[in-house]
Amino acid sequence: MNRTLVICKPDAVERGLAGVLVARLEAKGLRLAAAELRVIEPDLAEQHYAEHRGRDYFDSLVKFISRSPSLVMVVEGPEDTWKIVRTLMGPTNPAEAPPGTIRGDLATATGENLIHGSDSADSARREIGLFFPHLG
Ligand code: 3AN
Repeated sequence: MNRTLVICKPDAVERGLAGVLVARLEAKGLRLAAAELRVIEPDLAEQHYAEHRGRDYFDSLVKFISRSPSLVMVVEGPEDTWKIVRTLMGPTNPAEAPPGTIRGDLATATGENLIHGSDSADSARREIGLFFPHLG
């Protein structure tokens, strides 16, 4: 089994869309291996988004992701599950995300784009270790 980290971000939980997002992943054929509703504290958010440090949106990104609970999940499926999740998510900017993708159907703003999915096998390993150390 191949695993990746998925986060239904605060905007998804606030809008009552966490179940919709999980349903889309499950309908595709992926399964939950772990899930936790939790506030991602700023320290952890900064580690998670370390590669964005220095960007002009970094502070607002950390503030956004820690403002209310997220549904943090480990999702499993076949080889390159991270890639399957990324395809379902659609591009970072919802304005460029095609209909049928999560961001294309349900979001309008890059700063509040509902869902995070690891962007490579290495990122998946790193991020699962960060949020679910016992699974890392
Ligand atoms: P993705 O979430 O599609 O993997 P990344 O990893 O490039 O996108 O960016 C991580 C997060 O940083 C995005 N989900 C978004 O919330 C935020 N972000 C990325 N680029 C921008 C930007 N140009 N303006 C505002 N926020 C951004």
